[in-house]
Amino acid sequence: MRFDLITLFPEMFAAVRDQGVSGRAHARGIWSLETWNPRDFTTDVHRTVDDRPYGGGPGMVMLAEPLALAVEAARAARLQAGVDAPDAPAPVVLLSPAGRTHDQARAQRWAERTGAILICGRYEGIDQRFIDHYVDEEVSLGDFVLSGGELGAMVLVDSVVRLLPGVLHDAESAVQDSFNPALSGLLDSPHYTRPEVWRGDAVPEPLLSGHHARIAVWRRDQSLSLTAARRPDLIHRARTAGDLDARDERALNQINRSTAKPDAGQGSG
Ligand code: 9D3
Repeated sequence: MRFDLITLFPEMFAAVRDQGVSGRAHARGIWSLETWNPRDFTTDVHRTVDDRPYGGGPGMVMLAEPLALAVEAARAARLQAGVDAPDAPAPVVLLSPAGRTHDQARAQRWAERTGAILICGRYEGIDQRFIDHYVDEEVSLGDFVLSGGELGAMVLVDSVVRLLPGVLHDAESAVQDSFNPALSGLLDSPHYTRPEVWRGDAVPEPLLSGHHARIAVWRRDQSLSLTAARRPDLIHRARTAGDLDARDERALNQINRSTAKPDAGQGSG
């Protein structure tokens, strides 16, 4: 898998390329990352990459031409490297608050492809004609404002690369295993390590019991109650996907009874 990043700040990508799980996988050749700076595709003495918006308004707009030349260079290099079949070029994806929000299901689909050319915007925006001519898809990270597309692109790349075969250790992979009863799209249960008592707080007793079945039930119940409290939407999704069994439903009923507020309906008083 290969990602080609069109960016005015190529140095930022050292974070995902060289550090942690994604950095280790990059060093092992499982994926690669190339950067293309639109400034290197300018022809004027000032190496101009932006200009004032037609119609007025605040901020600057990225010029279409340096972006277009950078995309063409990335496409040619990918073809030259044999990453994509000539009849199946990589998609050109713009990181943008106007895109569809990235999530785990989308990361899994990306992990089955050969990568992408990712466009990172800066300033107030990008000339729409570049987007119309080159961009296949826009991807957002969520409803908050970033200063540019680079951090979004790194989040996307990290979320995809960690799903590639051989990237995670066995121990890391276990938590991704769809057969692992501790997950099914729910929030994870709390984790504890030594010491057994820290500043007067003990580790929950079931985790010290050595009874694997009891530990699994405790973790599942913690997972269900945390998810019910913080992300009830994920309970609904797991139920719809058929990932909650009869014992889970009994545990959820128990959780609901112990956390339910008195109802505000027509009471006697
Ligand atoms: C605050 C400026 N906005 C107009 C009032 C427009 C705007 C321009 C450029 C907003 C954000 C950006 C830069 N953001 C991204 O490039 C970006 C992003 C984001 O801001 N939020 C969530 N996901 C993403 S992906 C790329």
